[in-house]
Amino acid sequence: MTEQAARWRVLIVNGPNLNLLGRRETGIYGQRGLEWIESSCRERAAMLGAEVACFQSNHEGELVERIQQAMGQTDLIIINPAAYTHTSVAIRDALLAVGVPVIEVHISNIHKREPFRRHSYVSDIAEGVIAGLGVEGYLLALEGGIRRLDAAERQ
Ligand code: DHK
Repeated sequence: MTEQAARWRVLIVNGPNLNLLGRRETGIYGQRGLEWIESSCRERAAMLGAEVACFQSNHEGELVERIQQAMGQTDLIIINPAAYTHTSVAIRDALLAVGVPVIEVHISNIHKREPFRRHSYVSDIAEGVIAGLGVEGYLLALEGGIRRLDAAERQ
C-alpha cells in the first residue's frame, strides 16, 4: 500500500512498567519491546493515512498531563493504562475531559488473571477494548479505530 498524507492524529499512551516489555514477565507479555509496538504502529498508521504520537510513563500525573494535551490535537487515543487501569479515576477523568474516542488495549487477557485485574476504570468509556491478543492488539486497535474515524467522516 502506498503512503497517504496523514488525515488522522492518533495518540498511543502506555502506562507503568510497559517500558520493560520484552524483559518483563515474558510468559505473559511476550518478547517484543515497546519500541516494536511504537515503530509498528507508526508504520501501519502511515499506510492508513494517520500519524502517531507515542507516550509512555510510569507516573500517573504525567499520563494525565499527556492525555490533557491531546484536547483538540488528537482524533483517537489508544491507551494501555497498565496497572492504572484498575486504580485510576484520574486517568478516566482525563480521558473524559478531552472528549476524544478511546480504545483500551491490554496485552494480556485481564479477565483470565487475578480478580483485581478484571475491573477497568476505562472500559465503560472506551469505544472498544482489546485484551489478550498480545502486542498485536495495538495494531488491531489502530486499524479498527481508523476504520471508525473514516466511517464517521463519510456519514
Ligand atoms: C499490563 C499491566 O502492566 C498490568 O498491570 C495490567 C496490562 C494488564 C496488559 O495486559 O497489558 O493488569
